[in-house]
Order: sequence, then C-alpha cells, then structure tokens
Amino acid sequence: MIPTKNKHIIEWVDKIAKLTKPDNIIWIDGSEAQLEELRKEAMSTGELIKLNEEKLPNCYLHRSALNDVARVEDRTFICTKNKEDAGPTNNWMDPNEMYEKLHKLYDGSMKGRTMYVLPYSMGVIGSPFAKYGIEITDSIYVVVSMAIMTRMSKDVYDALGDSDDFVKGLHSKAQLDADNRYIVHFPEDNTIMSVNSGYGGNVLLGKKCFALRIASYLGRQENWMAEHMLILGVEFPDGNIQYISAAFPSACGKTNLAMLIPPKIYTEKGYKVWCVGDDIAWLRIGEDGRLWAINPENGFFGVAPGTNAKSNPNALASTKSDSIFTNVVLNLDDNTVWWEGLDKNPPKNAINWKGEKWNPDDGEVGANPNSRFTSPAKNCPCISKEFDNPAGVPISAIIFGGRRAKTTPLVYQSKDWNHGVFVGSIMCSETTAAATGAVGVVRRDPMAMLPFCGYNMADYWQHWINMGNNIKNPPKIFNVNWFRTDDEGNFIWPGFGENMRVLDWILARCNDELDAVESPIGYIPKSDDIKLEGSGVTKDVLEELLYVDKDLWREEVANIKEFYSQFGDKVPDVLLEELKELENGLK
Ligand code: OXD
Ligand code: MN
Repeated sequence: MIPTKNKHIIEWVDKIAKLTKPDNIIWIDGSEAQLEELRKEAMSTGELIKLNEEKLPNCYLHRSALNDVARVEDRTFICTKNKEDAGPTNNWMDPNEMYEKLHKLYDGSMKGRTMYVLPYSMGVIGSPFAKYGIEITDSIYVVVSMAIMTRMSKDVYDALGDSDDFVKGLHSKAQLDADNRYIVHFPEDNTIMSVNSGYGGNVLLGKKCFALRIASYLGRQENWMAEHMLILGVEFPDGNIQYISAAFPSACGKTNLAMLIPPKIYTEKGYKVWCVGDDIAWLRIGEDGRLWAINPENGFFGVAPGTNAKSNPNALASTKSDSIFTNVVLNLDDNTVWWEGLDKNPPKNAINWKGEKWNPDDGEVGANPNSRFTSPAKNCPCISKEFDNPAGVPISAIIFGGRRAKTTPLVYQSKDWNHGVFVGSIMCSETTAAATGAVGVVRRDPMAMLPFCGYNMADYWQHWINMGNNIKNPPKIFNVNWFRTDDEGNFIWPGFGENMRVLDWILARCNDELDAVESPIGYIPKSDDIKLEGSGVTKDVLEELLYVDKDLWREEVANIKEFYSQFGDKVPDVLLEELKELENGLK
C-alpha cells in the first residue's frame, strides 16, 4: 500500500519506476519489523553478514565492490544552468545533457530487483530546522544504513503533507561500473542522482549529497549555513555548557575531537565534553542574535582504522550494537570484526575486506583504509542531552584546522568575523604518506568544504560574510593545527584528549578571560595560558608550537594568491583586503 497521498511523491516514484523497471516496489516505513525482514533478505544473499549476537548485538558486516570503496570526487558533479554558478572547484555539466546521459544509465537498471522508496528527515521530524528527503534505491544496504544515519520514518509523509519541498534522491547500483559511476547534484531542481556505486559516501544520499551540497545551496537562499563541522559542548564544573563547532578536512580527526575525553586535570575538576555531531552542522541565526547549530544526522559514519579504546573510546563504544561495519576484517573464530589500529591482536583465522582468507603476517592490511562503522548517535556514551533539541545549541566558537607540519601554530584567533572568514577560506592540509602522490603538498580546502560546496566557492565566501553582517553576537573564529612536527617529522603536540587544553583557551578567549599576543596572522596565546600540567609537553615545546615563521607565511601569501586567482573577480573584496593586510603585516 502506498503510505502517502502526496502527488509529487507518487508521480515521481511512478516516473522512476517506469525508467528503472524494478520487479517490485517496497515503500519503507522505518519500522523495526520491516527493517528486520530486509536484513534477513540481505543475509540470504550475502549482502549483510550477521555478527556475534552476544558480543555485537544487531550488528552486521557488509563488503562493497573492490573498485568502490570511497567517495569519487572526480565523478561528482554540480549541474546548474550556468557553469559559473558551480564554480571552478566543482565538476559541471549542462543539466539537460547530464539528465540525458543519466537516463540512459538508469534505463532498466533495476530489472530483476526491488525498488525501495524511503522517507527520511535531516533534523528532528516536524521541527522548523528539519529538511526532508525521499531516496529511491535498489540496495538494502542503503535502506538499513539510512535507518541509522537519518530519521527514516513514515512520519515524514505527515510532516510533508502535499508539499513538494523535499529532496529527490535516486540511487541505483546498476552494474557498479566504475567508468559510468556518477554522483550528480541538480541544486536548482532539489535533485540528487547516484549511479553505479554502492559505497556509503556515494549512496547514503542524506549525508554529503543532501546535508552538505544541496543544503549549502539552500542555505545561501534561505540565510543559513550547511557546514562540514562537528559540534561539541564543553561542560564546566559549575554545570554551564558552551558549544563549539569545528571544520577539518576529511581524515583530520573530527570524530575524535567531537568525542574527546579531557585529561585528568580537567575531569578531576568536573569538566566534561558532550558530542552533538561529528561531521555536519546546520547553522542558523537565533532570535537572541546568536548562531545556533543542529546536527542534521542521526548516526556516525566513521573511519574504522585507528579507532580504539585509547584514541576514541566513545566512538568504539558506539559501535558495540545496532551497527553496520563496511570493509573491515571478519574474525572467523568468534564472528566479530577487526581493523588496523583496533588492538595489537589481529585475528589469525580471518577474512579480509576483499572477502579473502587473510593472514596478518603476510604484510597486507586486512581492513580497507577507508573501512567504516555506521552507528546510531544514541549509542555514544557522551552524546549531548541537546542532541534531539530541535532548536539546536548556541555556538560560542568556530574552529578551522588542517594538517600543517610547520606554518600554522597550534592555535590562533582571528581578529573578527571577516578575518575569520579569510582564515577559513585559506584552510588547507598537507598530504601525508598515507595517500599516493607527493608528501607535504598543500591542498587548499576552504572551510573543509572543497568537495562539498554545492555552488561557487567564492559566492560561498560572500555568503559567510553576509551571514556575519546579520549575526548580532557572532561566535569567535579560531584556527588550530594538531599536526605540527619537529625537524625529524615527529608530532610535537600529543593531540586526542589533550586538545582539551586548546579548547579551554579558546573558550576563555570567548569569555574575555585572557589576553593574547597580536601577530600578523591573528591572536596567539601567551605561553603561560595553555595549561600543560600532565601533558608531557614542556614550555619550550609549547613556544615552538606557537611560533609564527614569517618567511613561511610570506610563501603562504603567494600560494593563497594563486589559489584565489582561479575564482577571478568573484573573490569578495573583504577577503582581498584581509590578504593585503596579512601581507603588509609580514613586511
Ligand atoms: C566523510 C568525509 O566521510 O568527510 O565524512 O569524507
Ligand atoms: Mn566528513
């Protein structure tokens, strides 16, 4: 039975069914009974493997195709009528041309399969912050994963009523043909089309495709912001909680920071950190003139390798039930999972992510480096009490950051909002040995949104500036770098829970409790103001961490000019003035 009378949904589903020609259509209602039936079916085909019910209740393993294990940025498109609206950092094709191309790929792509229609909400259903999506897919893995990552429920139909205000997402695995894999956004039509992939980041359309690319486009029109940011709350000993959002490029530790456990000198006094979100924040101006954030997601899609009881015990605890693991090692002895960096005891009787018998002594990794856990946010021991608050949380500080060996100090504060936008626009990370290609190459990733901005990046900067003009009490903006090294390339800041010491300084600055040293790049902490007790970091090392090398920054200015030049005269004047001021300050 069709659970909605919304004619926009019914007509669209009908049109897609005629195109993709599935054997049958199942309307997903989000109920546990229906999900359980689908899991059973997926187990019978090997799409899901049930794990040890005692040790990992209601957990499953899934393997994606060997050639399909990560987001595909070179096959991700923003199709707006005008090329300039997508900007120089997005792939673009004329929408009509792209629709034609995709229609050929979807034609009959669901023959012999079932088509699932799933209603979901980003944000609490019924709240003014929420946005709705309908995803059509031929993958049970997508259905059961979306049930974790979003609020997937037939209640979305009630919330939508007759409205056409929902994001249409069409996904088909088709033949999993890498040469015809496309992840395409039509922001002007509220539409996403994904074909020939089965990997989470390409097919769980609520996440990067909707909550960042489409949502950033909508945010510009509706005066809000969709950002690649974690959200956390720091609880002070008196019970007061202040909230921070932070943007780092992929694989720079957002999930770890979002769930950090403070060092003893803080926990002893009663400090706690609460996680609101680990990847995406939607930010709006509240009636009180502050910026308020919600996490539109309902779960974590975290990188498994490196997650362990020391690096992130809260993330690990989140995976202990009701989770789906993708492309990790299967331990045949007890039907549990393993990945590099979980512990020092790789299973001897095991299957690797490729589905082959695996021996840890053979030298090959067992889990794909981008293997994932998909876990409900509610499982996280430090999930914020405000997680389900439709109003979200008020943000005191915004943090940008990246991976820099030398140039960027441990932390600095921007001079004001516009300077903060400049700091975000020049964000970057240096490539590491973990990826192919040269090491230490600077990749600019403004606001960590390079792969996720649904429109021209220069217009996006202007939107940030415009937002700042309308926020009466804007958050203060900071930049951090946990990855500074000595001359031998060793990290000199311990990171992880110790990052609390930097958050402490940041909030003290927000609360006007500390002075700072002015430098050409912004305000730097006085070295006495970062608490070091119990960190193992000496005062000398801290001074090195805070040092601003003007020669390196002069090189940085040249590199920023080159980066900005691709946007032509669209770069906001405000940012060009900030760049000039930085250059003058370095003379
Ligand atoms: C992610 C990413 O999966 O940023 O969150 O790549
Ligand atoms: Mn991310």
